Amino acid sequence: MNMCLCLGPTGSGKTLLLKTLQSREGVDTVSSTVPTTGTNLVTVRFGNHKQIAVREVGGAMAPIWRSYYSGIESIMYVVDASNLCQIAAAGVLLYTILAQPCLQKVKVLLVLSKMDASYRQMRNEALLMLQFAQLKKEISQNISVVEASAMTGEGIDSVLKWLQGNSIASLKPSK
Ligand SMILES: Nc1nc2c(ncn2[C@@H]2O[C@H](COP(=O)(O)OP(=O)(O)OP(=O)(O)O)[C@@H](O)[C@H]2O)c(=O)[nH]1
Ligand SMILES: [Mg+2]
Repeated sequence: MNMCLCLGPTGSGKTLLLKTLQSREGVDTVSSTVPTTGTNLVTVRFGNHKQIAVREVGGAMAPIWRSYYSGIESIMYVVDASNLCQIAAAGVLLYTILAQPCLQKVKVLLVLSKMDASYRQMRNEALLMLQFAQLKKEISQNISVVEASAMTGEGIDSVLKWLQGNSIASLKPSK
């Protein structure tokens, strides 16, 4: 089975996003999640009997994320777009991941999460603070961006589409 790795700073919304991907409706977004200590493996099933395993490694585990890189085909990197303080650091972390020699062939999805909680115009600030334009130039991987919310369901279809291997229209950061 294909394996996707889900990484990102602690509290960025990985666990709730995976829950939403796993069961598209009926996700309990009221009771809160707890920080993932260790990893959290979910299987996302598609209508056509295809499935993909997605492994979240908690943000608290960032120092040892690299021990999960082998055999990975894609990486979903979740950044909380409503938390501008965390974003710059998240960008540096992403850069470190994508510079790994063993990850040069992976497909990457940058998920700007909690889009319900942030102001619309924060998307550009988020990409700016991530130094996204620069990052895109320097990495060899194919990177797509999606704005998502586990609360409203925004962007969930795009993430599923990406997981199934279909390309999604990548958003261009505006000046
Ligand atoms: N408003 C809003 N809150 C969200 C969303 N996704 C997650 N949250 C909240 O953000 C907090 C952290 O979410 P988690 O999914 O546990 O974050 P995580 O990335 O798994 O964190 P670690 O496991 O510590 O790495 C929780 O209180 C969630 O309810 C979202 O789309 N919108
Ligand atoms: Mg988690």
